[in-house]
Amino acid sequence: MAKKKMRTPEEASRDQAAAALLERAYRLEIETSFSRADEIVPCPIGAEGLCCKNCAMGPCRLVGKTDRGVCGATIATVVARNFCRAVAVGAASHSDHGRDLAYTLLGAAEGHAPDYKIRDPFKLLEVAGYLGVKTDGRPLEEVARDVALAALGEFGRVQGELLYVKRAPPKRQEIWRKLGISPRSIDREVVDLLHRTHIGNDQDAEHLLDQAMRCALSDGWGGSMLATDISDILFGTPAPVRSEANLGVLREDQVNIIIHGHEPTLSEMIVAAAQDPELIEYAKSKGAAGINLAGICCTANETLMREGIPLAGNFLQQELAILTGAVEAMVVDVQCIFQGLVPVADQFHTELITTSPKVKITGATHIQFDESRALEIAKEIVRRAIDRFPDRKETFIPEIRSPLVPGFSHEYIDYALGGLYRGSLRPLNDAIIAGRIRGVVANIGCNNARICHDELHRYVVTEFIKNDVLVVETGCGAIASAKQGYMTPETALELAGPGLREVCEAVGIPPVLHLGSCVDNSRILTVLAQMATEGGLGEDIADIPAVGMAPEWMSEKALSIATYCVASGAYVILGGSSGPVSGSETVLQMMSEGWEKKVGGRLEFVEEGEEIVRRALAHIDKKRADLGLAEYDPSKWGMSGDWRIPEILGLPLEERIEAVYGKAGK
Ligand code: NFS
Repeated sequence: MAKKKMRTPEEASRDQAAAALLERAYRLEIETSFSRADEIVPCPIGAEGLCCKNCAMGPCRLVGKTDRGVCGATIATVVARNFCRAVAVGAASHSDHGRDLAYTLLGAAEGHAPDYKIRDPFKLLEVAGYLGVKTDGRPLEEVARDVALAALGEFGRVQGELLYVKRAPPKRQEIWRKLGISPRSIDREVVDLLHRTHIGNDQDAEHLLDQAMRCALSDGWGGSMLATDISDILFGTPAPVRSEANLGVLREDQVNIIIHGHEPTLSEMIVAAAQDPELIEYAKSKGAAGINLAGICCTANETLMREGIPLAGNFLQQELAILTGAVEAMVVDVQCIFQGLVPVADQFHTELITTSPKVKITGATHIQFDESRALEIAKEIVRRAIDRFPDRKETFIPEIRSPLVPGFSHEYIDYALGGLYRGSLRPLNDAIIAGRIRGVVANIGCNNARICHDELHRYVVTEFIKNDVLVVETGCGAIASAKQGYMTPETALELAGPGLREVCEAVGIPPVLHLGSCVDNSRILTVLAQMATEGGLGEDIADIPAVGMAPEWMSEKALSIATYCVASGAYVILGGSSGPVSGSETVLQMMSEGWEKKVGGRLEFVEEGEEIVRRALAHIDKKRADLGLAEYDPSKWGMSGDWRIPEILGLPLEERIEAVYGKAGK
């Protein structure tokens, strides 16, 4: 390796377990994404979106005096086109995940995938309603089959618009229709956007960006929402469970299997296989005390939310998990899987197993998943992992893990706030209206090896809850907070501002809610849509004092999410860099002021944590003022004890505070 300035483990990661393993990587001279990020200087031209390689006359690098490509494409066109391509890939990834789940549901309904069952029939009936499938008196399997076919139909819908568009507030639907960006079909919007970016097509940046919004909407209110719904039907709608997070969940005395990627389809079967008494006996025959499963990335979030399977870590911890020397197998499906896992696994006894027909990695074992033999394949994989256990050598598992309570589906949030008979978001709206909760931040997205791992997530979340902002999370951002210990109801007492603390205490929820994987950002859309229609906070998502952000984003999926949130009316901040469109002031302006005028939401790229927090709070306060709500004033809250008795005794205010809270209350 050439001698470049390498970050120390503490500079590279805020997470102590990750830092300890980075130390080990340096000592063992094993490369990781962290060291490669130090080594590779990113291309400044590409980073700003100024490199066009859409045809063989280029690549055209639009820097210095060059302000047009060989074909004459301008900087704004090239920058917008690059952004559009990224959105199309991100939307395609989420949506294709949704499609595969629909096929699994079809297989389950028709009996070709006998290991899958309908675990949440209520959700099935609800989704049937959205998709126009008749339910009265029909057997569940028949309904499930028609739901699967209707869902698959949405990908290639021939006419009209996506059925789920109707789940948005009416005002929002009107905005989309007026602008001509209401998504027509999932696949069509992706293909349309890619088509436009071919040389010699759409060469008006604003027009390109309109289609980027339409394509992203087909992800958020289409592919992702279907992925979430069908996962709930097949594997259960999440409700709170107890679990733990960080590399310390790996077990010295057990066979450790890591499930990594995004889809719950195979991982749910591995969860079942790992509980098979025969396989547990087999593990014991090899000297292990049992079989331990842990997850990384969004597969982790899927199995955590429903089964309480612990989180080994987020995106940047995938190589580090293997570096513990205690992982017998890492089983991956799709998305966010480093090719760098192969050389790391080669240094240990770990078998890296790819399973998706779409993902092979040179040097990994490929065991193709087939839903008709799901459990059988899962058992084969678990058996292979057990076979590796005797080959385990020196291990290093940091004793670091945090408890958490995940499982906040939008259905559960309704229930938590209102109970079985009065489940609704009314109490949340009321808390915002009163000012106990200043607003809501959705903190989502990835890690990025170019910035200190988890630091921005930690910083912004800490600041928001301190400032009485309820934080909802998904993806690797959620895992960062889980590891930080922010996802237990007790955290509210220690860290939350006085108003937020009162609400969390009353309801018994953490101040930072885990809503699931990245496709489950659709749950956030659903919550926002319900808040808008509940009343008191305007009548559209754009009216709500809420902000979305991905402070450590890196993936094209994050760009699609950001874009559909903006198109749904939200203010979204992407952090950590000046962003992929920074090469064009025109495009930056189109996405901020321009999009705000069109759809009420805006997209900004902000590097520093302090500025992210400042802008988010300013936005929340502005939305509060626009709604005519009371100005945020934390001094009004935090005294929710029983006031009546001191009042009846006629004590003056000072003494009443003391009576309820003791001297500290003063
Ligand atoms: Ni989202 Fe989940 Fe993580 Fe980023 Fe990758 S795992 S889909 S893309 S890195 S949050």
